[in-house]
Amino acid sequence: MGLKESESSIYLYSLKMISFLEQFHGGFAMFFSWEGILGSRHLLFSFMLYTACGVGSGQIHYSVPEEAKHGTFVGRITQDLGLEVGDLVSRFFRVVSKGRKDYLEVNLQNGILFVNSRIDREELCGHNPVCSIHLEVIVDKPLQVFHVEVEIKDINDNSPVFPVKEQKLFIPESRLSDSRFPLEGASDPDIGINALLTYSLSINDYFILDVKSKYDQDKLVELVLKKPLDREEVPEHHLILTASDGGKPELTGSVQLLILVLDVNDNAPTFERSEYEVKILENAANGTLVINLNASDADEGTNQEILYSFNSLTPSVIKDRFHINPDTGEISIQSNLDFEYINSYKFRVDATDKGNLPMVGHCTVRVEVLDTNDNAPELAVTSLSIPVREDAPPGTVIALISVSDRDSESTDS
Ligand SMILES: [Ca+2]
Ligand SMILES: [Ca+2]
Ligand SMILES: [Ca+2]
Ligand SMILES: [Ca+2]
Repeated sequence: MGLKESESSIYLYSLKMISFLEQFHGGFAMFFSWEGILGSRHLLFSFMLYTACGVGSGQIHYSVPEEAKHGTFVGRITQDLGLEVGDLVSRFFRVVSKGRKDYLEVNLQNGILFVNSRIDREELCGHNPVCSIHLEVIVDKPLQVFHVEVEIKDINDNSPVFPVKEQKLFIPESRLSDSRFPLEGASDPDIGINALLTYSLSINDYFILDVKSKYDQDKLVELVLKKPLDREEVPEHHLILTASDGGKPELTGSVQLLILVLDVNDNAPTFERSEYEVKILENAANGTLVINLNASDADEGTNQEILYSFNSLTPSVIKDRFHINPDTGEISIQSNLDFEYINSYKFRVDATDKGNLPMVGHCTVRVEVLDTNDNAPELAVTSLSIPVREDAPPGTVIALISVSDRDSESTDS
């Protein structure tokens, strides 16, 4: 500090006394207790200084934005303190600040306080709404101490940040309109309006946002369902949630919202047609395929898997004659058909899905049994004139229908 030893001890002593007096807001009660330690001349001198300093302290207040460039003007500190620029060096003008000392500095040539190094308000004060650097300005001859406060003003140098890049939501398609789904909000390290967030949602048909203030800057952000979901129509929704701060210009941050619509068993299996007609020869062998039914279900997973069965009201005479494969929907002959006994069958087939609450679709199958004549093979040529289903098993239907037509006019031949 360049002080002589005697000056240094006075200074130190004075500082001690100042802080002491600041604690007790008095002085005379203490006066005599110090007398024995140091000379009364020093004591009196220091006490007067305290009075002088007391008047000046806390009077100077400056402000400067954070992140200001090196050399940015903060204040005419010497002028404002009533000091002469020319005396600064001779009076050992110095500035003391708590913690890091090099944020601000005084140019001794012109007495101006300027920004010396980068000041990041967020680093210095976090979310504290008030951020200042306290300086103690000290001069000697006579010793004076001044308190200077430099307020560091926030600038909007931080965008709102979401904790994750993508938020995934699983929503069953059965959820009702006005159902709510909480979202993770964003945070902004700035303060005040520079951290005051508003939210918006990308344009879509199903969801809107509802934002409530929990506390000042902490907001409860919720998705609200406005239109019932349908997994079969739109299984996934891709939305973007954007947070904007109140700075000028505003800064924004965003997060992807992936909404996966969970299936609910809300579709029954359906057959392509409500009624199927099949013609089959009475002598068709056991196991011969009568028809392969095929139903479909718009849901997914087990809600889509189908079991085929005869309707519960189906009479046993039909169940005896035909077999239905529950997994494939294939109906085949399982005991001999007898044209003379029954020449047509009609039954209902159910397709039931494996949902928790199963849904059922139906169709009706008509089977016409065709007569055969094994004794008149020579008449097979007439088969060409008979209409034949294009999906009838190759060979069998054509040849035998022609015969049966002939034979039904002369049964028991
Ligand atoms: Ca901000
Ligand atoms: Ca800031
Ligand atoms: Ca289903
Ligand atoms: Ca469904």
